[in-house]
Amino acid sequence: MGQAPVVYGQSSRPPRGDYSRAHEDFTCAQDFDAYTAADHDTYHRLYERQSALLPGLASQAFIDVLPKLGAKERIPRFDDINEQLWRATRWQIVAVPGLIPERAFFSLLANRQFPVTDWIRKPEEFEYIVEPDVFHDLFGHVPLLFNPVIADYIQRYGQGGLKAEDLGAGEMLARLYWYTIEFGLIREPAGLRAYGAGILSSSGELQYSVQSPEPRRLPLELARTMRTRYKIDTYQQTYFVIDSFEQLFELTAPDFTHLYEELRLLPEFAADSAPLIST
Ligand code: HBI
Ligand code: FE
Repeated sequence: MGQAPVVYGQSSRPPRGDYSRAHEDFTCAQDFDAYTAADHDTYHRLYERQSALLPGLASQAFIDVLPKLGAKERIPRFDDINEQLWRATRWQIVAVPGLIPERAFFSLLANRQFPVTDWIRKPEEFEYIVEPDVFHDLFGHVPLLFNPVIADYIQRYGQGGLKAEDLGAGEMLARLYWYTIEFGLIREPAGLRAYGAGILSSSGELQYSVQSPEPRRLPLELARTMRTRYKIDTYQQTYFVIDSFEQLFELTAPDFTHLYEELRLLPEFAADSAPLIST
């Protein structure tokens, strides 16, 4: 039973992954033998370059758990990572051929299974790729699954996503994911740091998000964050800042049904809109 490919946004190219090998739930086996020497070399070079950029810019909590990925000279076997991950936070990473439909994505997260695309970008795409590949997912997302608070937040996000889909509020919840797990900033004792996977796996956006005077940096606040649109193919124009991972977890404790009802009556914010002047 194969699956139809999944494409997001105005992607002009067909999706990269081979969805015919995906099961009902869109997971597949990591096709480890398909990796070429060039693939392993691309992963190694991306890992070396990105890990050298982390000090002073990436969350210390991320830097502390990054070594849990194991191998850096080649693409790791997901089974090897899972042995440690299961022991640490009862999460498992599962291979997928690429982006998967929202409901399938939320269901996996709700079951503490994180979908990891198993192909890697071509050498000529070293600088940038729109679709998440194995480097974005492994280097960007997997280390913080070893952090108990983030691990619980992402499961709760998945549970909330299934409810949001039923309430037609998927886009509002997707923004929360985008501005935290993908592009979130955190205030640590040593200063402002990045914890979002989209930033941590990007050579250019890591410094930009933490140090550039250009983007807006607002405190994470559900009513604002869930109404702020985002762009998928440029650096973010707005980042949302938290003071602790616990804050994320507590934020998503209540049921969002009434919040969605209120917010859908209010105007949205453009990705680069100014903060409201507090009256
Ligand atoms: N699929 N494999 C994969 N990885 C993602 O991060 C992902 C996805 N599908 C949908 C999605 N993210 C976002 O739209 C979520 O906000 C739902
Ligand atoms: Fe991602």
